[in-house]
Amino acid sequence: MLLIRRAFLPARLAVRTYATVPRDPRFAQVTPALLNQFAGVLSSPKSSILSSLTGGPWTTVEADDLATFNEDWMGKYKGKSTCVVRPKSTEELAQIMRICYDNDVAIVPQGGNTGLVGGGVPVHDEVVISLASMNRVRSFDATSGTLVCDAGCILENLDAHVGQHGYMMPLDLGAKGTCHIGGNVATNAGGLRFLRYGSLHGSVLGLEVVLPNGEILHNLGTLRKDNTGFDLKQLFIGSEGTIGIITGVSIATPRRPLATNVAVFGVPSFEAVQTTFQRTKKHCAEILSAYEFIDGETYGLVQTNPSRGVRDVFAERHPMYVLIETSGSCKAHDDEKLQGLLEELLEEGIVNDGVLAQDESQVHTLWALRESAPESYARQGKVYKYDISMPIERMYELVEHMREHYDKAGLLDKPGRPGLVKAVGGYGHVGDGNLHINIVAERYDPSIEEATVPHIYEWIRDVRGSVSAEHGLGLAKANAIGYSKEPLMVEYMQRIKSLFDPKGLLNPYKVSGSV
Ligand code: FAD
Ligand code: 2HG
Ligand code: ZN
Repeated sequence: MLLIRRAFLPARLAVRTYATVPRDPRFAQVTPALLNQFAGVLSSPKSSILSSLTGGPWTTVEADDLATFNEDWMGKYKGKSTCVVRPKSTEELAQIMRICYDNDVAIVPQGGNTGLVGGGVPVHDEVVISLASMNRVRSFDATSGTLVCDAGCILENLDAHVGQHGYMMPLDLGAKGTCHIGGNVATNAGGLRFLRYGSLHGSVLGLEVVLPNGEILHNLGTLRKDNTGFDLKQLFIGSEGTIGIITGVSIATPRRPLATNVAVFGVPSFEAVQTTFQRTKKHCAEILSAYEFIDGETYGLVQTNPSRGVRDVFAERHPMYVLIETSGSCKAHDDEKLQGLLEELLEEGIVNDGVLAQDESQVHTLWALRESAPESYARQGKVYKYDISMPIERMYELVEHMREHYDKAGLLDKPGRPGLVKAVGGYGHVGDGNLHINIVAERYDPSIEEATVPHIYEWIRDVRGSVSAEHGLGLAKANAIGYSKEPLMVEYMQRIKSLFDPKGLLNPYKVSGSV
């Protein structure tokens, strides 16, 4: 077992839980007078402000009608905001921010609200700033493939837009029909195409950002090369709405491949998942565009979710499954490569069985097996999610370890002994060393949280992993940053936060580098 950085990290960090975050008394409460100030700078206050408060030219709603803004996708984090503002332009947003700054009002930026760490919903009564009304494509250059758009554009819509010109978005994820590009950039989302197209730190060319004091940072460049000073936009990529609100994104989009194919293999072990990965890289080389895995537990749960046209494509169940996608320019050539790979792996007994898509509809059917995993878990009960990265060879060990851990703690539900934990499964982006552990529970219960944290973070630290691979820290992991970053780095993050947001108004209580 590797024990690293012990010199920097305390043996056990105090991880604050969601339930115990007190409201910061420095923040002012939202009043009708404040909403009237907002209304004064908005072109259409009636459609731009939703509030449970009465007394002005906005839309008054019941507190329950704000639930979609106050609650996250998992139904785990619930705030009590009385006000949602949906500005229609960068200038409107800048004025709203200025008013909040002058009045010490705390804010939470919100995109599609598909985040999985509680970062996009209020903790207490912060004003929700939704980017939903800023959803225009500003320009697309079909020569360079550069897209410039508002931050509130939905990822899937952007993919369709650039698709008309033969391009695609460099990222893809199961939440594409709801998440915003601004939210993707703010979380530095990884997703299913990361293996091929890399991080948003590489593909984002420029950002327009409104700072907490209302200043607008015009950094929406479209240049691929620009070495004039610090690359400030990088600070906002993955900043989770804590130092500025992204209003515009300029992004390089790759050509849509002419031929895409997908195969799913049933394999006997996680070791075989790794061997298959090595062979796939060798065999498919530059046409490999995704290498994902789901375990047997996940495959079984996915079969119970009819909503995505999922079906069981194997005659028998297997311990693990891998999904391989190729994207190239010649269908016959790529299909032959995948077929050859499958034959070789079957012959050598590395995989048990395999299915190759024969047409586009089968490509979707196979992808559905992997993409529907998050919602399939969500349908089973309340889900604890841990999104982590580590050396690939250790990935599945953690899933097995956690099952055993809950069993020993008397929490795992088994025949003859009912328990709160109904299932523990794993899936993820093997190609990126990114595991998603999903723990299904009857309810969110402190006993599960206590048995999990900090135990799981210590395990991850000891294998030199990261406690957040792609979802961010949000509220869920606000205090867990110390398991993956040393104190000096966290201190510099805090200084950067204070520089942009000296009053700490933007997305408070989240991302411990910022609190
Ligand atoms: P929100 O949830 O609204 O916000 C997320 C964070 O960004 C919050 O901290 C919020 O304050 C901040 N934020 C949002 N918009 C802005 C803005 N304009 N300016 C500044 N800050 C902002 N993530 C992955 O990385 N890979 C995946 O494969 C993946 N798959 C998913 C599949 C499903 C079914 C679901 C529900 C989620 C998945 N996610 C995945 C998690 C999530 O991070 C992404 O869905 C997405 O990047 C969040 O975008 P959003 O617009 O919904 O942001
Ligand atoms: C995915 O890869 C997402 O499907 C979601 O990142 C992971 O729900 C999860 O745990
Ligand atoms: Zn993921």
